[in-house]
Amino acid sequence: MSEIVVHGIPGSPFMRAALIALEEKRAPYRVQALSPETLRNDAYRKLHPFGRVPALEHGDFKLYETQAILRYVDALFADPPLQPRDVQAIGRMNQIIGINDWYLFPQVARVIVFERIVAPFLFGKAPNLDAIAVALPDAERCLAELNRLLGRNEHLAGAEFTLADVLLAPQVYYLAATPEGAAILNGTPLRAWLDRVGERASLKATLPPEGLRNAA
Ligand SMILES: N[C@@H](CCC(=O)N[C@@H](CS)C(=O)NCC(=O)O)C(=O)O
Repeated sequence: MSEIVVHGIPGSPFMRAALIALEEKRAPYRVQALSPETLRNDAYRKLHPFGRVPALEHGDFKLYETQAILRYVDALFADPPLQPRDVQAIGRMNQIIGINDWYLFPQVARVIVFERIVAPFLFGKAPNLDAIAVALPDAERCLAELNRLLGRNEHLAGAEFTLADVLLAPQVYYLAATPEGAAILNGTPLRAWLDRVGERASLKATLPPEGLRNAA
């Protein structure tokens, strides 16, 4: 089989999701580490016209958008399956993936995690507390809804570990490391879920680089 290459910025939660899926499948892969400045280069835009990470190469085949990458990896390697067979669990998994891509990342993580962890660590900037305050109601709404959907289930879409857990765990990991996220998550089912999934070998193998982990 052709080599699988994942292009991305080490520590990026979307990139980590792609790596978690590959680790779950015990698939061989190589990481091509990028720096933030290279994302808008002409060369990288050939892989990802929108200048985001991750991007995947598998031989001649190129793919971007994390949920497409996760579904591709799941289709490429049979075991263990990362999508449920139960139709309602499939619906729930897809719903949670949508919540991440439309609300949790753009409205919450992109502000609170960026201001609290990425900006200080990568750019040496103090957090913009006004921006964080604006994002706080969205953070409360997103995490309350994820808590409601998780309920008493073991995993986000039900009993099984699915692509919803793969995509959400890296995002909630960083949120939990901010004072605002930690306060909202404290004592909730989602906090316990994060601890549970954090025990998986795939999550341990893909922890962010030490500097970012300490910043978090
Ligand atoms: N919809 C994209 C979002 C990817 C994304 O926003 N990645 C962030 C890193 S976690 C990124 O590339 N940020 C760089 C930037 O915005 O300049 C996906 O699912 O892959």
